[in-house]
Formats: sequence, C-alpha cells, structure tokens
Amino acid sequence: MNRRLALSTALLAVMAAVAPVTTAHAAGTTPDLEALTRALVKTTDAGAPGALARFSGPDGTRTRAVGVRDRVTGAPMQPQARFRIGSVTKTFSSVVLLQLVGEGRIDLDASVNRYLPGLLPDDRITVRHLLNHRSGLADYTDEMFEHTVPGFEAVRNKVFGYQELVDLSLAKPRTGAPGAAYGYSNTNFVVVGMLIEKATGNPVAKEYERRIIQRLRLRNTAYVHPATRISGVHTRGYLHPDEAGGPLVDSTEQTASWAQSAGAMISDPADLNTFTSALLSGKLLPARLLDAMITVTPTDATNTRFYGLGLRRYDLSCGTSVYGHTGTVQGFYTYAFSTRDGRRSLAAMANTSNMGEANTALGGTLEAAFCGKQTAKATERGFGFAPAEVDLPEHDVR
Ligand code: REX
Repeated sequence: MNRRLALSTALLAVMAAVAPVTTAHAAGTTPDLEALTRALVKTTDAGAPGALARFSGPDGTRTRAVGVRDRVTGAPMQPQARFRIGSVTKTFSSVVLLQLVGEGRIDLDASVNRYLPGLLPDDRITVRHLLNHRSGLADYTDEMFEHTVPGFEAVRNKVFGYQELVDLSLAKPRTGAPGAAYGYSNTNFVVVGMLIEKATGNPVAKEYERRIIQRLRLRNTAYVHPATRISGVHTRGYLHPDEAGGPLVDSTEQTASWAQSAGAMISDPADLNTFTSALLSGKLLPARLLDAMITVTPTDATNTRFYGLGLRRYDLSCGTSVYGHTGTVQGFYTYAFSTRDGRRSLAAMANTSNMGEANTALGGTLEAAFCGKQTAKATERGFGFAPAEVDLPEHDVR
C-alpha cells in the first residue's frame, strides 16, 4: 500500500468512526469528484484553457477547477468568476414567458401573430412552437457563423434590432410546417424576447431582473446587452478558429447582440446552480407550467436527449434524468442542469468554443456529478467524498 493510500485509509477509518452514518444519500448517489476532475482535465487536454464544475447537493457544494481563466495573466479558473452562458439564457426567457402565461397575459397555444401582428409568415406558429423549437423558423446563425472567426468579428460589436434578426431568418426557407418537427433555432427565442417586451412593455433585461434575478438573489447574473464588457471578476473566453490548431481568439468582449434573449446572459456557477434548483423545485413557476416545461420530445435518435419548453432533458447512464440547458457563445461552453426534485445541480463551463472535443469532455461532468458513486458504498463509509480531495475556497469577489 502506498503512503497516500495508507493515509487515506487511516483517515477513512477515523472519519467513519466519528462521522454519524448519514441517511441523506439513501435515495441517490454522491458525486464522483475524481471523475469530475478527470472530465475537466480531459476538457483542457482537448484544448480549452480552463474548465470548472460546481456541484450543489444535500451535502453541500463541491467545486473543481483546472487551467486558467486568463491566458495572458495566467490567473487560474475561479468558481466565482462570471462568464457568458449562451443558450442557458433560453431557460431564463422561457421562465419569464411562462410566468406571463400564468398571469393570463399570453396563451401558450395562441398564434404568435395574435400578439405580434404580421411578424411571422404563418398564423399556425404558436407560442409553444417557439419554446419547443417546432416553429420551422430557420436559424439565422448558421450562415452568420459559417466561417467561425470572420463571422464572429463581423458581429462582435454590432447591435441588432430583434426585427433584423427575424428578417435574417425569414430570408431563408422554413425548415418545416409549424409543429411538425424539432429544429433548434435561435430565431425562436428572439421572438420570445419580442413577446416578453410586447406583453410587459419593458425591455427583457427588466423582466429577467425582477422575475428571476432579484427573486433568487442572483448577484452575478445579468443581461447587459448591448454592453460588450463583463464587469467584475470574470473568465476570459477563447474562440477556436476553424483551422485545426490555429491560434485562439480572445472573444470575451462582444455585444452578443446576435443572441439577445436566445443567449446573451452572463452568470456564474453558484447562480446557475441556484437557478436550475429553484426552477425544478417549483419556486419560479406554478406546477402546471413547470409540467409543461418538462414535457419533452426527443431531439435525436439516441433516446437520451430531449427538449421541453426552453429546457433540455438528458437521461444519464445511471437512469437519472437531469433538466437544464447547454450554452455556446464564442469562447464559452456551459452546462447547467438539475435533478427533477431540484436537490442536486451542476454548473460546468470551459472557456473555449468551436472545439467539439472539449465540449464533449465537459459534458462528462454530468455523469460524474449525477451518477457518481453509488449510495450504498458512500453510506458504508459514512461519508461521500474522498478525503484527499481539497475543495476550493468560495469567497465573495463582488
Ligand atoms: C453560435 C455559434 C452557437 C458559436 C449558438 N449558440 O447558436 C446559442 C447556444 C446561443 O448556446 N446554442 C447551443 C460558434 C448549441 C446550445 O443550446 O447549447 N460556432 C462557437 C461557430 C461554428 O462559429 N462555425 O462555437 O463559438
């Protein structure tokens, strides 16, 4: 037995003796923190400058980080640093819209054109079709970012009106009849933003703020469009060019105007854990609307990936389903998921994009966090995580 193992075993024995046997894990698993770290290392091995995961569950919070959040200063990845969450914004937009449904201000199955007369070329496109990506409206970002770096640089400082983005979509053929098939499109959530502004008379920023951010005290979450900077301590994002091995482009500063209510929010791992937990535990929506949100259809043929209303469901190998969203904006990959009861949540991010291998590796944090180690083993030992692991300090950086 090597020295470290001997020490761990001794520590285990001591802790097993003093720690009360917990029953908190009875119905689940505890995160496998070594596997979590391995997934993050795999992400940086694939080329991401840094990667980070924050798990929150009944036994508290565990954070792991590898690599750097700034390639120039060499500052390490930091759990409290803010970053761009991309399409996780869609879940925020969906919550706001469903709250308006709950207030009787919007009908999920009404034609979008009832609220925005003449906007869409087909009266059969309903509000629900936007939220579940079944409108058939083409995604304007496909052409916009066909050439990754030039496409990004062309819009980096641009400020689009919603109508301009919708027009870009409508200039393309529709992808299907309303309701016919799932087809992920940012256009849908641009129209959701328009609906929110029409129904409330306020900019979306104000509605995110008062309905979600303030309510959950998300101090590091903001919608600052079209401001280009991320204020406070933040992670810098690095976009990978299409040429394999080409130099990374610092893409931190941008308007994110091409994404707006489909992807322009900024947050941090703790706020994302709070948000997905609150959502799934019913703190943001009445039960019938949360039910509508988690009513899903498959997005591919694996039968493990599904989409509801602005919300993904992933079925993991251990049989656990998790709900949340993924995000990709230039320089940042994000995962924010929670179990159905909201009791366990994971936020993971890597500060790169257009790097599929890194994104897939980062997705490995979901299995590590939610499937992790089996309960029986954890309870036998009296606690659920390896003593050799050191948790990162969590301090306030605001
Ligand atoms: C735009 C291109 C990706 C990024 C996109 N992002 O549609 C939305 C989002 C907001 O987060 N969607 C993802 C760029 C898929 C989600 O739901 O998880 N790619 C990049 C290219 C490719 O430019 N040529 O990787 O940064």
